[in-house]
Amino acid sequence: MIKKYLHFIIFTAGILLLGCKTDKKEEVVLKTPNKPNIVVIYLDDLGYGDLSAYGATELQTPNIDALASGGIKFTNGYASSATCTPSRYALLTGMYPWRNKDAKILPGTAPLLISTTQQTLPKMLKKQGYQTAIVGKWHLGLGTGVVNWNEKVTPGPNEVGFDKSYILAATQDRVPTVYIKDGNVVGLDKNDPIQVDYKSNFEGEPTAISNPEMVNMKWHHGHNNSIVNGIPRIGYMKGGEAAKWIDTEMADHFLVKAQNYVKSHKDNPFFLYYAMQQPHVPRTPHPRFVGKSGMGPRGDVILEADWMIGEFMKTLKEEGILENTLIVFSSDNGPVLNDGYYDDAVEKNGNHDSKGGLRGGKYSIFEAGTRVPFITYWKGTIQPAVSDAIVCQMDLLASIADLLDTKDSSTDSKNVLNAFLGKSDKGRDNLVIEATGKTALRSGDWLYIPAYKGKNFREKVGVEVGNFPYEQLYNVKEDIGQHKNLAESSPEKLSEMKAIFLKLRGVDFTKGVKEVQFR
Ligand code: NG6
Ligand code: CA
Repeated sequence: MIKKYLHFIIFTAGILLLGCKTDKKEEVVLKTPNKPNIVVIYLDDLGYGDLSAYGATELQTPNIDALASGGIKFTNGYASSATCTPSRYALLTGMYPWRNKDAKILPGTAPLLISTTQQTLPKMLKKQGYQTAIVGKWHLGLGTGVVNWNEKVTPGPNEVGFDKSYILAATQDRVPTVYIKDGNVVGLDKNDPIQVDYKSNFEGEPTAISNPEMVNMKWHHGHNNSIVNGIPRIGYMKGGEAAKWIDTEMADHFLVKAQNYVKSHKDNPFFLYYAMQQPHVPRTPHPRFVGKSGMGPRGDVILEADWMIGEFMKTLKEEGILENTLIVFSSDNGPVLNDGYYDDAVEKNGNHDSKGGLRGGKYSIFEAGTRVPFITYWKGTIQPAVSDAIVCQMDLLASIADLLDTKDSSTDSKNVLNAFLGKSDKGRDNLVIEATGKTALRSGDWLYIPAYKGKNFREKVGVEVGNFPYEQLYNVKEDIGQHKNLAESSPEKLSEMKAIFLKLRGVDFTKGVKEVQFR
């Protein structure tokens, strides 16, 4: 709003100054909206309590903290989901992921989840004249079914709004373990073609089961298929030796790609989605970060990510575009310590609370699954503040559209631009959160979770996922840890929440639902 008036004021002042003798050229310049560069820095599995800016005492993240203290630090910022694929889907499409039945953790061979006709954040920005790029983790599927990794893999990010893409297809623990640039596997030797399968192994290829002696990071659950760089993965892969990434160099590799993109595209507005892989498993810090946190690889890769962000910020500054760049920092879902490898994350965690006082974690419908660090930073434009407004990553589409004076958004994305810019404390009234197929409602200070069948505590990952055979109602402002179930003692609030949930969800999930298979 203020932005719109600002343009009007500048325009009017311009006319007055020029004594109404403004020529056509100047008028065009004055009317053109100011288009800041937009950078979304997105971490993988970083929890609400994993940054010193969000209360962590056992590790220090000075570079991300600088964004938090120089921008808006949201205390009620959400990913749409407690796992990666659905959250990324919501971030890019502005749609609730539960509207798409396939929006669940995808294997590396899954087809593209976003329809090429669907609205996306980068598509909207392209229409506004932006250059668009993704560097980092994709995990939204590629191709239409059977992918030939030795030819151009399409459709993918380039077909849903990104001019440029430099990605890892799924997750760092899933094959194919190669970088893909604009649809082509980087460094592929045509004489050593890549084959990928998630059901059966290729004859004679070693796995963590057949050749445990080749493994240098032991698997705990899952992760016992093909071995790459001594790390057993999910899925089978054959060939592509020369193209395989080096895990310990991945963070530096993506940083350089992100920096180079900025340097070569700074003369016109750009959107960069910088999707970092930390602290998802396998946690493979570069040797210069090994042991730095004293908390094992999980802590080390958080410090590594923080350092990368510091370097990236330096680039924005050196290139003279820091004050013309809106940066959004967040994470795709909450934290997990043991996500399938023995990597000391549990043993060396000490007093660190990656959940920041919330309950649950990755995969959980309790708030630690979806409430994540969330920061907006725009030097010179955003005045530093802490905001309690409820905002979701899904809202970037409508909000950035408003910033650019367009309504080119999508149904579920809410315009909370004023909250993002720190001009208002008002965010969303409510938000449906999702975790492995289960949904719940955050509305005002309250969280409503329907009754769900299935086990609450998942031993292998050590996370409470939130399944109870009865309804749960928490006042998350007074009880951030979600321990006092007020469903029985606050019947009016309970019915109010159920009514909102039913309206938003469209289906009656309040009567107890069989849990979808845990992934
Ligand atoms: C799970 C994996 C987990 C992780 C997750 C995806 C097993 C047993 N667990 O299936 O390690 O890869 O998928 O994480 O295989 S996410 O952050 O990309 O959603
Ligand atoms: Ca994730």
